[in-house]
Amino acid sequence: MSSSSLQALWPSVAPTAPLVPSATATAAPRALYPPIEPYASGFLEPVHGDPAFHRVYYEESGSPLGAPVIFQHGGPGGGCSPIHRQFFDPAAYRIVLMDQRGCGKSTPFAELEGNTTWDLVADIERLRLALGIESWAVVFGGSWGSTLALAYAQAHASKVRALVLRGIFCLRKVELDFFYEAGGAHMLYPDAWESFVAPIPPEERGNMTAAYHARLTSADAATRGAAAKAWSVWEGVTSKLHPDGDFAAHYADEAFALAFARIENHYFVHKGFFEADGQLLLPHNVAKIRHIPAVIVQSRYDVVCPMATAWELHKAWPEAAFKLVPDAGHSAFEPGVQRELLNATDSFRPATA
Ligand code: STX
Repeated sequence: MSSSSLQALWPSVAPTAPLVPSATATAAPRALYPPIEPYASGFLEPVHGDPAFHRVYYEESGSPLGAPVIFQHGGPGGGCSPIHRQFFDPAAYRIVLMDQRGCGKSTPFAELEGNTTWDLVADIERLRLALGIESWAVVFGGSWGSTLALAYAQAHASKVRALVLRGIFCLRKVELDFFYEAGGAHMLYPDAWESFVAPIPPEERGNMTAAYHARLTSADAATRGAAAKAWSVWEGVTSKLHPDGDFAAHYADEAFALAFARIENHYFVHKGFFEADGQLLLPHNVAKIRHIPAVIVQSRYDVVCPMATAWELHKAWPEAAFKLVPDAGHSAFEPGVQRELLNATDSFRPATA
């Protein structure tokens, strides 16, 4: 069925909202850029007075004289991987990856004290200044990375020349309830949900985030570890439209799971450290960034960060290109999503000789 005949059946979404805004289901997939190694790396040293003594790892790859792009990973607590460099043309971009507080190569590992959204926003600014970068050519973030990119851009709009945002997440109660409480995702993945609730006794399942918080911050390392694995695997097995064992296995890795689960849960217990639910979507906050060229990439079948949030952002920010991928889930590495992300970063790259 063509999209115009679908439109006839579904007039409520026409004409401003075609059901399939881009013909992505039939477009060819795109390979990532080739693997590359960093040409520099280092740590942001602790801020004066930080009792937790956070050191934030960063690395640079691509072209030292290229357009500076900063990649923000998901979670929070997910950390960067070498493959994340491959979303950017290394001939055009100076590619900056940063492990947010407490994860990846940043230390202390899985530390929650002094670990808030606004600490991370401040870290991005410190990193920009440390690297002598006047403004970022692109701020790129998926999932929680989109949350942080939006928070950073709304706080420091003059330092952001373009945004690429994927799998939009604004940490609203409705989003957290959908995925981490029995609010929707459990209906799609009842099998995986059984494993997610297994560490929590039935009488505590009415507030899974609180119940997990107690275990993830337990004094007993085995309790922390078991809870971390169950929390993390729930997100791993629901992240792709087509099951991918190797991808999901990463989430079961003990060290990865501990930082990912503890930090995510800490941010969710604290409602993302926002003053208001849905703060990033409020018209007066979106207004701070509406002049910035942007691409929003969202999958129809994203269960972790369902499309409703991207749709809200699209309506509040009609100037941003909205690329709906009709045949993918949450991951950045599903064919349609990967292609749209590469097309987006290419669209913002400077010409190279
Ligand atoms: N959490 C979703 C998120 O940001 C709300 C996320 N899920 N998996 C990841 O991030 C990694 C790919 C970074 C592990």
